[in-house]
Amino acid sequence: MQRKHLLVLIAILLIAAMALAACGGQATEAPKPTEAPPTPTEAPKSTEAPKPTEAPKPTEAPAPTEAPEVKPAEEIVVYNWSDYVHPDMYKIFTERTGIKISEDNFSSNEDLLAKLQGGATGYSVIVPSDYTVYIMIEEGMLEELNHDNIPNLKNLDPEFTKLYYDPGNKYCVPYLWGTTGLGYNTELLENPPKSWAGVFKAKESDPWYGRMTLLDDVREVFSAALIYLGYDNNTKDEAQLQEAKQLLIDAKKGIAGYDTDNYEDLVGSGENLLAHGWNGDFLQAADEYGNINYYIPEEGGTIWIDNMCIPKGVSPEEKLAAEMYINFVLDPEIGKMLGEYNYYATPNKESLAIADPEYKSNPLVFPPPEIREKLRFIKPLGEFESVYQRMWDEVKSAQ
Ligand code: N2P
Repeated sequence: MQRKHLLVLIAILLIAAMALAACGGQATEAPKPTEAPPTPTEAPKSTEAPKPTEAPKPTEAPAPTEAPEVKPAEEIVVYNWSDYVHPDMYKIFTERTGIKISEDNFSSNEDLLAKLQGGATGYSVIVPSDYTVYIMIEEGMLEELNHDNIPNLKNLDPEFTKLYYDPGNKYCVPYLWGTTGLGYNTELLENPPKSWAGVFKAKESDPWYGRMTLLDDVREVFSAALIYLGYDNNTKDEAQLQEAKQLLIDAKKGIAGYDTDNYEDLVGSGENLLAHGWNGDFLQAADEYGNINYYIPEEGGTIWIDNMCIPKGVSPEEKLAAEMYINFVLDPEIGKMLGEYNYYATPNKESLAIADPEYKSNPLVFPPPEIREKLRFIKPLGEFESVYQRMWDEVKSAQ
């Protein structure tokens, strides 16, 4: 009997020991490197060689040896800012490629973004600014460019190939860059305000009181107000933003309205004397009206780079035609024509090399260092963007 009990006990002990070894062993085992969750930096990059499992298996049906060649679309639409091309550009593109081209306009980056997020289609090329490119890439809204179809990329000034929002021009190609400041009617206004105070704290006795406009653009208007107040124009400090909002609300009585599309004409015609706006728009209008000048107020202004990008979801045919258009804009002659006509700065070093000296030396197009250091980029703010939007709505609806 005792011997039987002993045997049973030994058997139980053995089983228990085995079970323990099994559990304990697993728990203390170090995770194999392949089991570790990938850290963001380890995520495979699209430029990496495809994984072996992605390689076509020998049992798969053979790919057609002659893949049907993609032909460019017959017609494309560019979704652009207004007054932002040379009047002959589209005609020349069609003559060279046979591709018809038309244009639709938006008035702000936020409009462009909302329109595309709302599902708008039919656009083959869009022209967002720097911070909006960043948002669109993050949200997967852009097609990757096939650089083989854009050989003129080599003409870009190297400075424009390593931008924070799209290093290596994977998604977009810089179109033009410029600044935001004040323009005024030189016949009707001899002494425009040097400071943004003239805009935000205008007195009834100021000749421009009630005869000036601000851009209809949330980030531009808040940038001007924040720069005037001495704050970062990309601040996430709600108290500073509140202060800027109140300043903008109080300034409303002195402004005729918010306008992004006609402000320069209203200054040229004399209806308004002063306007917040973009350098090239004022300088183009100066050619037309002969009575407009532009400057950056003493506290500073903004600087931006606009870009040609292809929205996600276009057909392969449209994408090819869009890439052909982007390549066309990067042609040295076309870039020269474009920049010189509309007084924005070209990012194309070959265009610049052949540009008129008058254009290259225009300090209102290419700001000198002492102005350049007062210019600030608008930056993407992630979730915080909605706080600006809310405050902007409050400014717009305030009586
Ligand atoms: C041209 C508009 C300039 C674009 N009319 C501002 N990013």
